[in-house]
Amino acid sequence: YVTDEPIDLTNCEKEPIHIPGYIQPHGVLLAINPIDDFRIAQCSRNTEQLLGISAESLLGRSLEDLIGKTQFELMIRRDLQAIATPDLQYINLTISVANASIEFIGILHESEGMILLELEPVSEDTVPFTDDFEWIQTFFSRMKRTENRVEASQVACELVKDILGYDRVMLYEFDDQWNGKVIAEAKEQGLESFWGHHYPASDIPRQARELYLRNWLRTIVDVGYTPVEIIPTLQPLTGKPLNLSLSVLRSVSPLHIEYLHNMGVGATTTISLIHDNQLWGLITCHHNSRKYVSHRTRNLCNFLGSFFSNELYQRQQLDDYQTELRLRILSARFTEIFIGNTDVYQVLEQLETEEQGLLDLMSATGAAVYYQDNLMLYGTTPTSKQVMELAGWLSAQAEDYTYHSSKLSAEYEPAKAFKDVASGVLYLALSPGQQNYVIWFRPEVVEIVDWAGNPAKAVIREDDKVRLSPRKSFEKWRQVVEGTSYSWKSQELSVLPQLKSIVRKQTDYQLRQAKEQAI
Ligand code: BLA
Repeated sequence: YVTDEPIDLTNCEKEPIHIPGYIQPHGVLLAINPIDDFRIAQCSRNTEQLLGISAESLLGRSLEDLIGKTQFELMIRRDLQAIATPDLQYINLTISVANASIEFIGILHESEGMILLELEPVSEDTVPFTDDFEWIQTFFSRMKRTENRVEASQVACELVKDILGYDRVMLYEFDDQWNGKVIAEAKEQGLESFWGHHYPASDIPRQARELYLRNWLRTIVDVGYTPVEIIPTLQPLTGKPLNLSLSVLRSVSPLHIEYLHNMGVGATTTISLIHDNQLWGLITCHHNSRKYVSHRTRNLCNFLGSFFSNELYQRQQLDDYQTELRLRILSARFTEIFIGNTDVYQVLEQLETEEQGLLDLMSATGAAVYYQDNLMLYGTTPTSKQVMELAGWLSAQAEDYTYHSSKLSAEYEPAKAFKDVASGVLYLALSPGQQNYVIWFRPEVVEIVDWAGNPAKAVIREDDKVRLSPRKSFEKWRQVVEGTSYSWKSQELSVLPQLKSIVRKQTDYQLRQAKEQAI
């Protein structure tokens, strides 16, 4: 990758992977112009090997010439009607090549006005057609019996491995920064495990993730392949390079090929896991040598992938719903203590008995409540003096009565002294002047992150030049993250508005008191 721009990992995002101008060599690509009598306007250079006609002599000929009148009419009638839909259509075609009849699978889609027909020679399928239904049945019934997300992910990897026969199948989940982690893995014995390994976001750059939202499954049949050029370079309708976003033969980024070489991988298939139009993970399959998977089997896995995406999404929804319900009940009880009692001592007494609920509400190990000149500490907290000083700082940081952090010592220097009990804080003012408040505390959780290789090693120096290249080593590289707590989840933060009704109540109370004093 050579560029004049300053080199850093954002350069990865600039490679236009949807218009590489090349395909992988295990099939042939034809770009057909529907408004020019279905003539072949562009094709890949390997037509001689697979169709027995040179690319130059194929260009300008009509598709009918190549596949014969009967198949052409069938295709026009049935498949071309449907190609406006996002699903790839396919058709079995017999083409006579050097006097022999060769069977192809033709995969069709529309690209910026052109019809792309990709032909792959039909090969012996490793999965017989009759087994498809059984696979689906097995998948559904095994999935139903799993207890949680992680178990379901494991079952998905095992089944995809059984169907496709790759050496290694992983479930790769993105975090909110697009770093990824292998959360389940099925592999051949003797291979080193990648389970639990973290990978930096730049391993799968933004434009690739965007593409994988549209195109749910892709295969690299042979990492050592020689790319085949598409000629001519520009498509006639747009005057631009042919857009291969949905092509099944698209040649992949040379940077990614280098990455796979460095990893020692010979072939891959990846299946997108999507919900709500968000890519949340990938099922990634590795094989140590070349591996072709037929279109039909790819379709089966594509279907299972989308089923699995939904299944996990629904499980997550159910878990979230139950957590939310629990939090609402707890926060209602806590609110009631302040709103239902005017007497300070009653409030303090009830807080004492509800101590566990107060901590559970925010999954905290400690809490401090300051109410009408009384400071109460529950569970494990910093000292009273430390809490009072911290509260002063927190009230200055607070916006709309609240503030939270899961790396307190990075933002508030004195917290270094008590980071073991309070690396996480959640502050809520209980009165408009912020003299009353509650602070929840979470302890430090030293996080050990196992990266596959040092993530900073992508920009390398070679012969005095700086070059961008995927990491050479994927050996475990251990990062220790200190001074952080588990982060405050959006569900926990979502009950804060409900708790803020205490502030309103306090405001009313103070106004009433002021009025009474005035009388
Ligand atoms: C693409 N990178 C990918 C893909 C994966 C990964 C799964 C999708 C393509 C495929 O199916 O193989 C990364 N593969 C992984 C990871 C695991 C795995 C994390 O198996 C973990 C187990 N990559 C880099 C750097 C750059 C880069 C530094 O490491 C850029 C400078 C680029 N990766 C890159 C690009 C693509 C890619 C451009 C898109 C390839 C394409 O579809 O053309």
